[in-house]
Amino acid sequence: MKSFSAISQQLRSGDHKLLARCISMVENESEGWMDLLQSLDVTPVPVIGITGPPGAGKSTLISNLVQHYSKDGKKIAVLAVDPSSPFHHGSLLGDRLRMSLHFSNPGVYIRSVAARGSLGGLTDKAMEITDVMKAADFDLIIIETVGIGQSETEIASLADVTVLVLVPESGDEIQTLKAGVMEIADIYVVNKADHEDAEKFADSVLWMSQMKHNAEWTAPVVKSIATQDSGTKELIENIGAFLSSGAVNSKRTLLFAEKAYRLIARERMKDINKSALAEQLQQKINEKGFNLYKFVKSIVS
Ligand SMILES: Nc1nc2c(ncn2[C@@H]2O[C@H](COP(=O)(O)OP(=O)(O)OP(=O)(O)O)[C@@H](O)[C@H]2O)c(=O)[nH]1
Ligand SMILES: [Mg+2]
Repeated sequence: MKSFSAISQQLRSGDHKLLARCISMVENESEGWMDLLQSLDVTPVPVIGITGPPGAGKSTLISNLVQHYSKDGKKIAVLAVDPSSPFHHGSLLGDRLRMSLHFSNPGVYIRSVAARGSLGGLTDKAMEITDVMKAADFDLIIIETVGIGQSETEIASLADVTVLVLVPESGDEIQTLKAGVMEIADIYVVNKADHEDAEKFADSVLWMSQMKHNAEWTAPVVKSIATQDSGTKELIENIGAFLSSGAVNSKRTLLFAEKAYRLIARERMKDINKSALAEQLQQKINEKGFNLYKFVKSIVS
């Protein structure tokens, strides 16, 4: 590869082949990937996280967003994060997204990343790939991830604005949704509003949102029928309103702190190896007076 400053310049000028290579380098942790990350000229491109249960209509909604934003001349990168398919390398989700977009707009770049090892690893990868995208020439980045549990929604919460897509079939009891999933939403979308229970469901989401409002922002509820491109404009207005509100600044600082915390934890843990620990412990655990807390103290100090 060329010098890092040449790479930065070329990324910024919109070389998407180079972008793909840089993302692969980070994804595979190929030699020099950390140097690459450290040399990136990362700009504050707004990141929109779209999450929600499987089949809620996230990709259809993203396809609508992309069409609308492209019409405004915006260049968009979409990252599909698939926590469920360790064997498909995210191709399924990415391909489906590509199909739903069914056009080859040069201003749209789609990439996927899938679970390989631990979920923590996937969150880190999503964060790093997003940062590579931020060093390119995009005006907006959209991350799609299936929100099926707390750890997966961690990925969506890496975004400046998080949109939680729900469907009336999620059951009219919102309580059934994991509390952690509801917490991260800055905007709720009740999609499949063509469903008969949509109105009632949207009312209960709104009621719940108002219960947990803070001084800076109360998450609005947008009804949409993604297959008919209905509700997209309202969603875009709300995304814009959040991104220009005071709430986003406090969130951004917290986001950076969260990211820094993850990286520090990774750096501190890098010499800790579970099998080496097991080996060391094997002898010690049968010794009289063995104490795990003392053992850990001797390792970390
Ligand atoms: N009736 C109705 N169907 C919809 C609507 N939005 C999406 N769908 C359909 O719901 C199905 C799932 O849509 P996707 O956009 O793939 O949903 P997703 O949330 O991206 O799904 P995963 O990525 O698999 O979690 C598709 O068959 C869509 O055509 C809607 O507003 N109304
Ligand atoms: Mg999808």
